[in-house]
Amino acid sequence: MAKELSKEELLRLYREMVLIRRFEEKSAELYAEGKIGGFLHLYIGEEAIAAGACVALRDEDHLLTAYRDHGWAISRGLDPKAVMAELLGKATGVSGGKGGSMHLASAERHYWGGHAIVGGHLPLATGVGLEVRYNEKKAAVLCVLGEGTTNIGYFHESVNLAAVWKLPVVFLVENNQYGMGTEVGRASAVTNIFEKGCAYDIPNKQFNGQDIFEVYETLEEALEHARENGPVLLEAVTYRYVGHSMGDPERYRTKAEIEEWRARDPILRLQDKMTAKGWMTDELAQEIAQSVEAELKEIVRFAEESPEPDDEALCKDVYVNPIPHR
Ligand SMILES: Cc1ncc(C[n+]2csc(CCOP(=O)(O)OP(=O)(O)O)c2C)c(N)n1
Repeated sequence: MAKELSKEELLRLYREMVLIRRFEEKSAELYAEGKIGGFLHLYIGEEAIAAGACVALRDEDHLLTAYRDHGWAISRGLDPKAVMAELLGKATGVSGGKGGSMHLASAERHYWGGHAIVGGHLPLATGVGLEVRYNEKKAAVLCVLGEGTTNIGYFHESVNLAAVWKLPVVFLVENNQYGMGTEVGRASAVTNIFEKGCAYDIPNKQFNGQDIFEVYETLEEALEHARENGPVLLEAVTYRYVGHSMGDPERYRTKAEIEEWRARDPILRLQDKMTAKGWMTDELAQEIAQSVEAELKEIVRFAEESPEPDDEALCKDVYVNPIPHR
């Protein structure tokens, strides 16, 4: 059963969502300045999903996602300074500066990435689920994917096998309405993505990804079901306010559509609900915003001042058990 989120917990979650948003906006600036290389996919508009789901995740649970992974890293408890350092390719980054934006990971926090190949992490999630079941552990695996990913083979293979073996995996689809520039209905025969769970006879549900309460409660129930009984397919209905990645000209949607979704903003929604309970005021929101700005300054300072990986790092972490040189 999902617990009632306390005032303190909600204030922490509100701040976390503001931090993720500002972190992403700052990353866009640093990208434009040429300080971040490669691709950069932002999570702006989707913050309630990572923040709410990670409250339901236990330390022993596992988390895998795709390339839109900064918010998930922060919510899973990775140090935002080390996340930013990774984006800048610095040695102090969570992956030693060798992974970059799409390859954030932490073995300690059971956060197994950050994956760039669409759907590539789904068989891995099923495999982690098999390890959990095989060794009779009590843990769940949360596998996060986009709605576009449900149209490819990896999705069907992974969900099918997880269902056959009753593996403890929650497949959480973040349906942000577009796969790059392709609107969901142009690529998927089934637009209520959660219904794809029927094909594998597993519990499935659609919910509002802009409402942190719904996210938390749905995930709490689904993760518990997975730990005990087997896989679940969830669909969080959400939206990304910015392009697929940096440099997306966004010709596939209108400004009016974006504004419509901005009116359902997950941070403002939580702020309104907390205000109604008497737990939030404009002054408090202002104070939180200022404290986030101060933290962000420190995050960027740390990342910018960190050293680049040295030459030796090139050969480190390539093999698990390196054969010594003769
Ligand atoms: C195997 C593979 N094919 C194509 C791409 C290019 N690509 C990157 S993201 C993306 C769209 C994925 O959309 P969705 O799963 O809905 O995730 P979202 O970006 O909306 O979070 C595509 C086609 C890729 N990275 N990997």
